[in-house]
Amino acid sequence: AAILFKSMPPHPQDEFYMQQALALAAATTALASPNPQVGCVLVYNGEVIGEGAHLYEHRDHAEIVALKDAAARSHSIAGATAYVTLEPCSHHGRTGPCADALITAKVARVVVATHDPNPQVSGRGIAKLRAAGIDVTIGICEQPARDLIEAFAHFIRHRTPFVTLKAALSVDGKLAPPPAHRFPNQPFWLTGPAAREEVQQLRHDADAILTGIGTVLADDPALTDRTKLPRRRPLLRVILDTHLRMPLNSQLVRGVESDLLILCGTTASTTRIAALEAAGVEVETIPDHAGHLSLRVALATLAERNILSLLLECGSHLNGAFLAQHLVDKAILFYAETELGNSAIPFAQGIPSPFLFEQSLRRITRTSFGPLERQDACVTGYLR
Ligand code: AOF
Ligand code: ZN
Repeated sequence: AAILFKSMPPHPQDEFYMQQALALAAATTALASPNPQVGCVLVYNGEVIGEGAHLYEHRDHAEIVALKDAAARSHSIAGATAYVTLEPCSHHGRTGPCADALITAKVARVVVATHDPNPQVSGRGIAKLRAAGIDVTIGICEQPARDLIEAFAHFIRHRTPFVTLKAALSVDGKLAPPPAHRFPNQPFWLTGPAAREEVQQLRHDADAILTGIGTVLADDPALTDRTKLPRRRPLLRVILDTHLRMPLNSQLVRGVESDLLILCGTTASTTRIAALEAAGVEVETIPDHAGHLSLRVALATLAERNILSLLLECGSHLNGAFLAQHLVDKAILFYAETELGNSAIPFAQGIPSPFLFEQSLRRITRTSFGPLERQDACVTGYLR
């Protein structure tokens, strides 16, 4: 259990510096996973003397990066205040404990946005600092700090990916026109460029993206992160394909760069597995029941690969199945102004309408994308 002491009262400037630490952390999207995004700012007499953020590749935690930065600027650290977006760690992992490093550097005060949900830390970092006589304040900018590490916090507690369901819908809550009204092998765009850019950002934020073979056959999607922003590891593209119907000439297979994983059922043909593997695709067999792959096993498989955050860009079937099995943590629904009518494909099988579904969401936020003439609405909320 966490050892919780009363937090020291905040100072008037705390939010200002914590915002800077948060900005440093936010800039490390796709560069910190499977660790959390963390930022740190060192302040002495109202002057920023060091700053840093954690990059998984560089091993050093944010506090160490900031301490080294202050040392490189040949600034003495004793008596400074450290603003950290996450509780300094107390454990020996790939690096030594940051709490110890702050104590050794003789920092006078540490301001923390939120506790480390890692059971190996979980209050012990704070306790260590206090035992050394350091003044500790917790909870400055807590909500944005927690939002930034929501996938990490979920993964470290449940050992399963944080699942975000994204859907682009018509104004009447439909996913796509009926198949007879569509051109085959072509995506159907409902939302405008600004909303689609936001979807690219969602892909950039994720460790993996998942869809079903039905969507692949209907749309021939690429499912790539086209933001051009750096990422430590490629976005893993995951396809659920029980009978291994994936065409070798699909965009997915043609664009493979050790980033395509197909999960198939136990009856999939071994010659098809071999053909896909020869094309550079990774194929893994998982249990299936009545032609449906076990979604829980699929998520467990991804967890073993250190996938902390998974973005679902699926059709009606999988949206319905993931929701019915309570495997979705967050939903992001875009609504275009187009109407598709009653014969169009529903948002999720088994759910009468997304508007009804929205009523089960918590902490809802509403935004919009695009110019006034063509605005797409966006509803974000959390399940459970
Ligand atoms: C911090 N500052 O910047 C980060 C922390 O394997 P390691 O040594 O990198 O440790 C990873 C754990 O450290 C991670 O699960 C989380 O609890 C904490 N992350 N802690 O003090 C940081 N990134
Ligand atoms: Zn640390």
